[in-house]
Formats: sequence, structure tokens, C-alpha cells
Amino acid sequence: MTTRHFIIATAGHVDHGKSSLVKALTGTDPDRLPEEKKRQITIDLGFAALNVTAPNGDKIQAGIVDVPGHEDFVRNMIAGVGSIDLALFVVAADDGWMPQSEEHLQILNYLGVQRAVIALSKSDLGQIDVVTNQIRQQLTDTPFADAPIVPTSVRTGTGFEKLVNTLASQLARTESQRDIRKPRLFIDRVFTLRGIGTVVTGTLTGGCLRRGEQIVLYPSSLETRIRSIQSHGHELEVAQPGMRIAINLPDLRVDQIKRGNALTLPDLGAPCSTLIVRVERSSRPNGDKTVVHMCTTVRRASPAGLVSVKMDLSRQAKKELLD
Ligand SMILES: Nc1nc2c(ncn2[C@@H]2O[C@H](COP(=O)(O)OP(=O)(O)OP(=O)(O)O)[C@@H](O)[C@H]2O)c(=O)[nH]1
Ligand SMILES: [Mg+2]
Repeated sequence: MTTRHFIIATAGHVDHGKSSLVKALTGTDPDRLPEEKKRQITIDLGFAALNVTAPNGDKIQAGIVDVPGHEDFVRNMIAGVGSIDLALFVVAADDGWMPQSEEHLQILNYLGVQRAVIALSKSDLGQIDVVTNQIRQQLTDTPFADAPIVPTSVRTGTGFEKLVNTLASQLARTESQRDIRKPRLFIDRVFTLRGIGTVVTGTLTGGCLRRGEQIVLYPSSLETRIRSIQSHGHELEVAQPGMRIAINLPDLRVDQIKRGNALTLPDLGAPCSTLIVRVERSSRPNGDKTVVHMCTTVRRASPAGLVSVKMDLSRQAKKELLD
């Protein structure tokens, strides 16, 4: 029996029930900020863990990243859906396909996400057949054209067993993240814990990281040592690619680290100030806008600055991107 590690991220329009679904699936409320509780809206990324058994008996440990649906926080959404294995795409039965359903779909497609499970949430509020047809139509000619659609309701409990089984069978068919001995952790959160010091979190890709190992933070090139590693509350000696991890870096201060900084091993390369991008003109509505959101997010995440970008966009989109 093998244990495999994957990352799922939610996607979908504001208020369509993404965080409620994550809470119902895992028992963890991903909305952790007081402001989020007060406004009943997700602002920043939230995290939870889902352990499932695949049809072949393999154990699957999935980290879930819950993203905000509101258009004002789309940059946080983009930060959460890099290096994911599967999207849990949520569309509410009472609302149907909405602007951020479209925008999130495009973002996932641009980032190369190949698999999705669609949760037709709030199924207690009706319209299941109509909205199922509408979703199928919207997904035509996208990588998610054949994605399973599962009606769910956190009010009645409908659909959760089926949703868990569908997630398990989709992940069982997904290739595990490759270990190419080039570990990279793009940091999505940094905070201090009293008595412990600085902690960073992220999704590990490209290789393993070990407790006690010497690592380097880019782009500042600060070197430090990993004091401890945790994944969903468990101490690890070795973290593997595809895991959500928290690393204790007591020698660095919180103000020396930013979201989007990368941790890796010394001698694996150095930061540079040129970004090579391929821009495709989308046939979908507002395709240019989505590309601009993504490009500005990359630029913000890269304090080294974006020096040159070759692209084929409308004049307005170019102006917004480079201003
Ligand atoms: N009737 C009904 N209401 C639901 C269901 N799921 C969520 N809700 C309600 O819908 C509202 C929004 O739910 P959230 O889970 O916060 O939605 P969200 O997609 O995470 O919202 P953002 O993160 O802000 O984009 C809340 O008031 C929930 O109680 C459901 O299955 N049925
Ligand atoms: Mg939410």
C-alpha cells in the first residue's frame, strides 16, 4: 500500500459555497482571518487536509487550498492555484455560471491544470438539470470538458460521499509530482509562532527537503537552516514533492520574507530578472483581462521586477500590464 500526496484547490465565483464545501469535507474552516469571519467572505488563501482511499487501496493525502471568489482578490486566487493537481470547481445551483466562474476557469487553463471535479453546490436550492447543462456547455472545448459534475449541499448533506469518491478516483489516475532533485518551495504564508520563531508555508515541488538541511531564500539569497518541517500538523524528517508543508526558519525574520519568495537548496541556480512568457489570445470572453491579472500577479510575486515581456495583447491590456 502506497501513500500519495496531492494538492487540490477550489475555484469558482464569490459566495458559491467553496469554503463551506471544504469545511464539510475536512472539518476545517479554511476562513481563518477575523475579517473573513466578520464579512463572511474569503479574502486570502485557506488550507485544509483531506485523507481518502483510492479505489486500488492506495492512501491519498490531499492538501486543499481554498481560494477567494471575489474579483477584488483574484491575485490571491492565482497565488493559490500554482502547482496544483486537481481543481475542485464550484458552481452554485441557484446562480449558475458567473463572471468569476469564467475567470477562474481561464486562469486554471492558462496555468495548465488538467483535471477538475465540478461541485454543483447549493443543490438544495434547485435547478440541477438546467445548471448541469449550462456548465457542460461552458466547459466544451476546455481541458475540463469531461470533468465529473457532482451535485452537493451542505444543508442536506447530499452528494458528499460521491464527491469524496470522485476526488479519490480522479487523484488515483493523476501522476504524482516528480522528484527531479530540485526542491522548490514558493512561499504563500509567513508568520511567527511564540517560542518557535519564523514559519513559512507552501507547496513543495521538484524534490525533497529534509530537517536540518541548509537552504537558500530567493531573491534575497539569504542562507538558513531548516529547524523543523510539518505537514498538516505532523512532524516530518523528509518532505516530499506534492506536500503542503510548514517550515520553521528561526534564523530569519518575518520581514525578510515575502509571499512568492522561493526556498531551495544552495547551488541549484540563481534569480534572474527576465521572464519568458507565452501569451495566447483567448477566444473566451475577457481573455485579455485574465492574462493581465496573471501577469501583474507574477510581477508582484517577483521583487526582482519584470524587465521584458514579449506579447500580443490589445494596446489597453499592454498599458495596464506595464504601467
Ligand atoms: N442553501 C445552501 N447554502 C449554502 C450551501 N453552501 C454554502 N451555502 C451558503 O452560501 C454562503 C457562501 O458560502 P461560502 O462557503 O462562504 O462561499 P465561498 O464560495 O467560499 O465564498 P468566497 O470564498 O467569498 O468566494 C454562506 O452563507 C453559506 O452558508 C448549500 O449547500 N446550500
Ligand atoms: Mg470562501
